[in-house]
Amino acid sequence: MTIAYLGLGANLGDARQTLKDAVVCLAQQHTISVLAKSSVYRTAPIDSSGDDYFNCVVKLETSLPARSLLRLCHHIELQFGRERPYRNAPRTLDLDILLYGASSIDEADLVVPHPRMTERAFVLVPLVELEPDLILPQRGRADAFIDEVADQRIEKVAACQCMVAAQPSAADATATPSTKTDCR
Ligand code: A4P
Ligand code: MG
Repeated sequence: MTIAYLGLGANLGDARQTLKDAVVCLAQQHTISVLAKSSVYRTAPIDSSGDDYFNCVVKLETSLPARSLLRLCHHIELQFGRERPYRNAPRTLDLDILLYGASSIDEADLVVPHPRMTERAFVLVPLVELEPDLILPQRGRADAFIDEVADQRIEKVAACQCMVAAQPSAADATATPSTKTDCR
C-alpha cells in the first residue's frame, strides 16, 4: 500500500459540488482509502482562464501502482465531463497526482512529484494544511515554498474534514471492479 496525495481542481459547472462528489467517488474505489481531505479553497486561475477555481487536496492509501492510479484519475475526470480543448483550459474536474509515496517518476505521461506543485498556492496551501511537516522528495519542506506563492489569491471556503476516513461500504465491497469506478 502506498500513501499518495491528489490535487483536485475545477472551474466549470458547479465546481465546488464537483469536488465533494469527486472525493466521494474516490472513497468508493475498492483500491483506495481516503485518509484525509483538506478544506476547499477558492483560487485565482494561474496560467489559465475562466472563473475562479475551487481546489482541494486528498490524502489516500492505495494498492494501485502509480500508472494505474493515473488511469483511474483520468477515468473519473471523464465521468465528470472533463474535456481538453487546449492546455490549461477551464475544466469540470482535474485530478493530479502530487505525490506517490517517496517515488520520483519521470515518464512521458507521468511526472511525480507533480512538476509545478511548488509554484502553486492552490496546491501548497491545502497540502500543508493536511501535512504541516511534509517533506517533498528531493525538494525539502513543502511549507518552505509558500512564501514564494504569496501573491496568488487563495481563500478558504469550507472547513477541513481531516482524518475523517471514508471507507468503502459493504455494498461497494461486493461490486465488480468495472462498476466501482463509475460514480456518476
Ligand atoms: N501528467 C503527468 N504527470 C502527471 C501527474 N503527476 N498527475 C500528464 C496527473 N497527470 C500527469 O494533464 C496533462 C497531462 O499530464 C496528462 O496527459 C497526464 O498524463 P491534464 O489533466 O490533461 O491537464 P492539467 O492537469 O491541466 O495539466 P498540468 O500540466 O498538470 O497543469 P497544471 O500545471 O497542473 O495546471 N489555477 C487554479 N487556480 N487552480 C487549478 O487547479 N490548474 C491548472 C493546471 C492551471 N491553473 C490552475 C489550476
Ligand atoms: Mg491533470
